[in-house]
Amino acid sequence: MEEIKDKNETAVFVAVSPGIQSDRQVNEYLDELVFLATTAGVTGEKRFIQHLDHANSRTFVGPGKLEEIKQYVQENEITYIIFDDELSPSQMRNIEKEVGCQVVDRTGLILDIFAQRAQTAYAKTQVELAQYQYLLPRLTGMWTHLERQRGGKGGLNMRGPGESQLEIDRRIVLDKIKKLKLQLGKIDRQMISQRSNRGALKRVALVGYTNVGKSTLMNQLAKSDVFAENKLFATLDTTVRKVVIDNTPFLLSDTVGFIRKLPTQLIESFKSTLDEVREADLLLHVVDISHPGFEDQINVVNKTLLEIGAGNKPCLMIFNKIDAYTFEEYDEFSLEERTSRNFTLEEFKNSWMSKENSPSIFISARDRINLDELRATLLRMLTQ
Ligand SMILES: Nc1nc2c(ncn2[C@@H]2O[C@H](COP(=O)(O)OP(=O)(O)OP(=O)(O)O)[C@@H](O)[C@H]2O)c(=O)[nH]1
Ligand SMILES: [Mg+2]
Repeated sequence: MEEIKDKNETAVFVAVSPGIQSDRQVNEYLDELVFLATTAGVTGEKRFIQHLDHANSRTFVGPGKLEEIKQYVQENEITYIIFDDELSPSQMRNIEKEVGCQVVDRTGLILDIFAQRAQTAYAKTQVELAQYQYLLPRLTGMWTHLERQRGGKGGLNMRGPGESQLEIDRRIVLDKIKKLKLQLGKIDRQMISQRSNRGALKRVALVGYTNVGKSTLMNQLAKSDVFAENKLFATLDTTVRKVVIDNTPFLLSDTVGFIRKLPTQLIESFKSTLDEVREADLLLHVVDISHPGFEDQINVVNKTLLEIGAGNKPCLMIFNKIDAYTFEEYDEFSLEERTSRNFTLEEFKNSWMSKENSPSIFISARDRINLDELRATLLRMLTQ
């Protein structure tokens, strides 16, 4: 399937933001979108934000904003317009027609990254399934796109793909989806039987937003060598390792990270990768406390856990990257309310521990700060 490959491709980023959202918030979301694009190999900084309570049903942004985008895109020879939401197939078509530039939505971008990063046959099959499911309702638009490239009406070329071709294509895609599902079903059964052979060891799963340091922590605890890097979705498969703390063995798993607006197609097809989470006795929810949006990220992870049926498990909150934590000194004369951004790490610890009943711990996986305390807490939770 087509991927965003060329490293010199450029993009602009577009978000529609409801009135209640602060500019800071929208920009944080767009920072993430830019990071996603960078991970996919596309560069660009220019952002367009429109404050609307509801996206325009035809072109997502209003006509004036679209004109502004069009001008910029043409003047700067931009390759992609990337939207921070999933667009409907018709919105995508309309925008492409009016701006004459490739349109990518958040879902398409995340799928592209997953496709580029999938290593094992299992991950590849899962991503392919999600991609075809995303493609199916968009087939019509793709043909319109091709027809336009062939140079408009008339001529031999033009007869090209009409509705009948579309029908054939739909059937091919449906057929592909069916085959991929069968293939996945087979692998799933193998994995279930593998898991049942593991014996009665307690199972602990690392979960969290993408890029928070799950794999780094896994490597520290299990002395393993799981791929970790500063990109989104470095991990797409589940790795399981046996870890022993003070003669107590247990299984520790590291898996794909979550993200805001994770495409439903992906949650669907990664169901069994997430089995390890669903069947765990204890979750280690890793948080990147150095990220300005970490509280938002905690909520996204909790919501996703609920969605996959792992919402009610015992959970240890692990606040990672304390080495990189910064806070904003609160200005007493400021009109803004004091928020957790203005907390020192100590204040944050105290407020978190007093307001939540789930146990928490503050560490740096990279610099190995507090890992002994983490091991002791883990052991306590496993044996109680
Ligand atoms: N400063 C700092 N950086 C860290 C720490 N732990 C991990 N990192 C960095 O954060 C980045 C992401 O780490 P990973 O371990 O790949 O994160 P992950 O949660 O497994 O990410 P995905 O697999 O992409 O979901 C890497 O560049 C790590 O070096 C830490 O304690 N402090
Ligand atoms: Mg990882």
